[in-house]
Amino acid sequence: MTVLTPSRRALLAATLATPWIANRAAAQGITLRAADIHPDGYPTIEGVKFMGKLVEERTGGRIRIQMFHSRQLGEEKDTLEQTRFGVIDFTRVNTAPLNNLVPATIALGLPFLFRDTAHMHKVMDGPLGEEIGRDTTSYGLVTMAYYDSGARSFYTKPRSVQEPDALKGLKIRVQQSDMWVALMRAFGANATPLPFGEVYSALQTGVVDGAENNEPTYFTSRHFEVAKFYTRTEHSNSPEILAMSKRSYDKLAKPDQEILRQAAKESVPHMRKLWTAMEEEARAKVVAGGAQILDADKAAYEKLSQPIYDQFVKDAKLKSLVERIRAA
Ligand code: BDP
Repeated sequence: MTVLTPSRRALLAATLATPWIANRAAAQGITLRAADIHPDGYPTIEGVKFMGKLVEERTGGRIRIQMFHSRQLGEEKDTLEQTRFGVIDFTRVNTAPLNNLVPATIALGLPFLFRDTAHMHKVMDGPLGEEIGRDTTSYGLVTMAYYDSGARSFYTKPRSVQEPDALKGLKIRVQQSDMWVALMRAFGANATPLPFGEVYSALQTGVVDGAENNEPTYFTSRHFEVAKFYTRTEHSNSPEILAMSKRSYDKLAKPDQEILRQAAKESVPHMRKLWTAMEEEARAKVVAGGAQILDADKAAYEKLSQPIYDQFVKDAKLKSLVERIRAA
């Protein structure tokens, strides 16, 4: 696992910035840089690589996408900032780190809002997905695609959490979003917002007692080695966003923008296929590695989540969005 210190990160960002400008000036070819925190082979990474292959083919090699996986360019908060300012061209992030920036994205992580994956796909592939995507542009980000992220569930070290009572008092790592912090409190846990790369050691040293994520991430992050109870609360289906820097996007000619958009769109079914396979593989591997996968009293968790709607779905815009997602 590559761990970048803040100074190494800054150095890397600085060295990347120079050839990036030079590349464009040379006009013989453009290399667009994409960031992801996941390791090589993870479905989001493979989705972007697939998109890159299509772009390269369709531009006769003029435009390429170079993937920096495994947090090489930093945690999601850093790569989001770098993307907004055009230092890097793409970042694939969960909706959570966007919550405090783009309010519409809050809707996508709300507890028990999506009934299942089919419902989530219907929303993200339709006009609601487009509407939320349009909102990111005022923050310097062009939403290129939504990728799957399965359902998030708790994994804990001291005990399983089938009933919310068992979660009481446990320190649970969450993504850095006010909504997520509040949700943990509503469930009775103590929320500890941490960047993803710090979670393994936080679990190991007892800084936190657990975290929550989908099965593929639980597996590839090796968190299953240090928190052995995976309880399927499936409390959120917040999808992933592939965001492009608006600055980088605006520098491209219209036909090239179109090629990128089309390739991003075509990468979605590819990603989804890999995702389904990965979910199965992850389940088998974590169990083989000594973890337990348990069912939860989902209704009991759902009951506790109403205060989140009262607190975060207040303005008319979000209210209408949530209603339309429910009705979809
Ligand atoms: C994973 C998402 C990733 C998040 C991570 C997290 O794919 O974007 O950074 O969860 O919990 O499922 O931080």
